[in-house]
Amino acid sequence: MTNEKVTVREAAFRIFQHFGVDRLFGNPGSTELPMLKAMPFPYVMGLNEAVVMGMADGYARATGKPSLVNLHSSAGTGHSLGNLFTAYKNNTPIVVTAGQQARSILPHDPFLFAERATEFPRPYVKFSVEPARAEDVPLALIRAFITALTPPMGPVFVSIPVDDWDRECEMPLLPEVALTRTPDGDGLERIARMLDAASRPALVLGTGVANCGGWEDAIELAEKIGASVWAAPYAARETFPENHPQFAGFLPAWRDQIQTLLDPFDAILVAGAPVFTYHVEGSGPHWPRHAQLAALSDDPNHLAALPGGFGVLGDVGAGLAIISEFAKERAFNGPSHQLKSPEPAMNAPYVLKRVSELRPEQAVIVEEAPTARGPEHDVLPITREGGFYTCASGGLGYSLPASIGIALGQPDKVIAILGDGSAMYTIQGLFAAKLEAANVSFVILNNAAYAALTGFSGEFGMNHVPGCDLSGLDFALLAEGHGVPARRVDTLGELDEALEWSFAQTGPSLLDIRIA
Ligand SMILES: Cc1ncc(C[n+]2csc(CCOP(=O)(O)OP(=O)(O)O)c2C)c(N)n1
Repeated sequence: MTNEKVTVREAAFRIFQHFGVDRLFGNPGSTELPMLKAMPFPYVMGLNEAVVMGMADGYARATGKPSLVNLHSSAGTGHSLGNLFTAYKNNTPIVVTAGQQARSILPHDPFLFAERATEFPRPYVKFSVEPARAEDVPLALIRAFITALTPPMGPVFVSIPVDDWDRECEMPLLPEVALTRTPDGDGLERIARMLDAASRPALVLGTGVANCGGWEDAIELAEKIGASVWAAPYAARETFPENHPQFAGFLPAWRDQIQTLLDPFDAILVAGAPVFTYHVEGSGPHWPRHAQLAALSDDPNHLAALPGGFGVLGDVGAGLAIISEFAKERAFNGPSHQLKSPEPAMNAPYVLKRVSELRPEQAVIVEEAPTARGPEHDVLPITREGGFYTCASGGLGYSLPASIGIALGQPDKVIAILGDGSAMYTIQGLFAAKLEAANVSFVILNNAAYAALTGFSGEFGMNHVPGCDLSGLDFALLAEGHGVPARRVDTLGELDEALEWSFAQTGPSLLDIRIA
């Protein structure tokens, strides 16, 4: 401690700045107001805590810094939980603070208080605390930031009673901690020997590669050892340049199909992903029996759940770079991922093809359009670091607000490709897009349905799914009602001009594209 006496508020503001916070994402209530007094940085307001959490997540992922969130006691925390779960699965460092009633009236079950506040966001936070005394709040916040930033990163939760902010405390010393864990050298050498001994090696790259800043390291290793590169099932970030001749494609979350696609390979290195993420039941081995498998991840859970093989814990980018030094050079001679050229039609493949061709060169794609994900892989290659974001959880309602946070966190145009159903979970995020002048083109692929569920129903032998007809929603009207300029696109003749118009805007715009 420093012996310097300050208010809890002053100490908190210094801690926020120490950890690189430059804005607060929130939705205010009475129990949070004293936190906001003389706040030294901007407040980004979301008209629902799901929006707040999604924006904060996108901002942290785009900037590489922890985001700070403030929620309204229990009810606000409750609204945020879907996207808090996503932040946990995304490994996004977010310090969530929530208001709590004054300590002196807690025994009387006061209005708007949070009973068992710290249990509510569990298990989707790495750390959850309501400090025992007001003067303990600063140390709790420091611990929260360091825990959030320690790999595997994730959200943390601090419940702060409303009367704490003006209390006096001692200003703590502010620690600086190096949190990257270099993987064990012997383990990496063993992986290099496995790759050297193979005749056809493959890399399977997941979200953890981007989370560790490993884009260039992955390219260097793949090129040196002549490996085919697959994107792991449901990777939530860009993994590898999708126009690179060594890019083989996207593994589905189906066990049998993974076995088939990996069958030509005799050594498989899975980096920054579980082995594997599945969506439905499957049978047989998790990878072809004739192949050796190793995993490299900064997430101990990926290694704890490893169904055989060999695993190494630690920073994925650093690990790939060291394996590259150890491994032997070899020429690549595998097949390449083939992009498709769909015929003109008002459907997802063709619309995404036009997005691909008309997008600004450095545009960042944010996606949440379940039945368009496959077509997107076929026609809209991601070729830059920081070029792709979606949620790792499968929980809808993330990408609309996340795209706003991403636009605030980096300079390039963001194109949010959203299903009509997905967009409706957090549509009021458009109000924040307008307020923040976020440079986002919201491209709604409006098929008037929850098409993924009708498509998926065959897995369960069903031919009818209730509740999947979304006809009647008008996104151009919804956007205009939030102050965001919008156009509706019904025909092929209108498509290119509408995309060009939207991509030329510097603030938010929306296209309601009616597809089959
Ligand atoms: C929070 C949440 N609720 C429900 C689901 C189940 N779900 C998966 S896909 C889907 C339909 C999404 O519809 P839309 O965005 O229009 O895309 P489409 O399926 O039509 O391509 C739903 C409801 C989910 N994944 N997340």
